[in-house]
Amino acid sequence: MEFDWNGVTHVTKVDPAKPLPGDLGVLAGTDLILVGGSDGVTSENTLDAIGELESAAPDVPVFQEPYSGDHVTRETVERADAVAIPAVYNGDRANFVGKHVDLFTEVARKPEEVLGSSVPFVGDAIREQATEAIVDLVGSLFGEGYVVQNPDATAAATAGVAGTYTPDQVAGAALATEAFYGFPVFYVEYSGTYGGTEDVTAAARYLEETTLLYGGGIDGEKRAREVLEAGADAVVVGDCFHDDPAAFRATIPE
Ligand code: 1GP
Repeated sequence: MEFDWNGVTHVTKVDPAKPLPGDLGVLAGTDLILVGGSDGVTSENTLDAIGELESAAPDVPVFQEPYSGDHVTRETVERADAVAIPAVYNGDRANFVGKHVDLFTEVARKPEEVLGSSVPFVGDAIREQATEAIVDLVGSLFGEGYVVQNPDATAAATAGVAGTYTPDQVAGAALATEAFYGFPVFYVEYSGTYGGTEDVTAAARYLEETTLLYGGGIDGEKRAREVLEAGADAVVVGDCFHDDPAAFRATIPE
């Protein structure tokens, strides 16, 4: 997946299961939009949200961030600029390996959906064409190394999080992301609550190539600045985009 993360300091997380704010002009200045939630997400509401966001903010890249392979269809992959798939270190096995292999298995066994259902699957040339088309299609999918640090968040239940990580473990997960798994993003997720800067500081120490995202409880300029100064490359802002447009505006760095 080719995307230039340099200069991305503010990310808006849009939950497609929630109503969008009336004035999408508030998005001016955000660098990237992630469309994803932890409950009630479907491929249909994802496509609806992508459509509205693209019209309102045509210059801002829009990524899909699914928590289940059911949300990912050929259409969502084609409409979104990329698909960011969380790999939750402190989740259950399904959320680090299982869902990912299931998704790619589903894609791999449906070449007719990639080339069109009328294509007769006979002969090596057609098979090769199908394989290339599939490799092309999945080229916009990438993994996000993810830690869910608010045990009460819906995201924690959805990802099978049994316990949160200590700052030392967060640092370890960050180092593994950078040096071993090679995901382009490491995401410290406190969804719904502010986690402070300790985890960000711990993770930032080991990340050079990897983009460090922090999300959770960013509700204005002060917390956004704190987290960025602690070493996050970007803040992710979710709830207050939906609930408080004025506060949301203040989270976007000047
Ligand atoms: C949620 O990290 C994001 O996935 C943002 O969190 O909703 O608390 O802003 P908030």
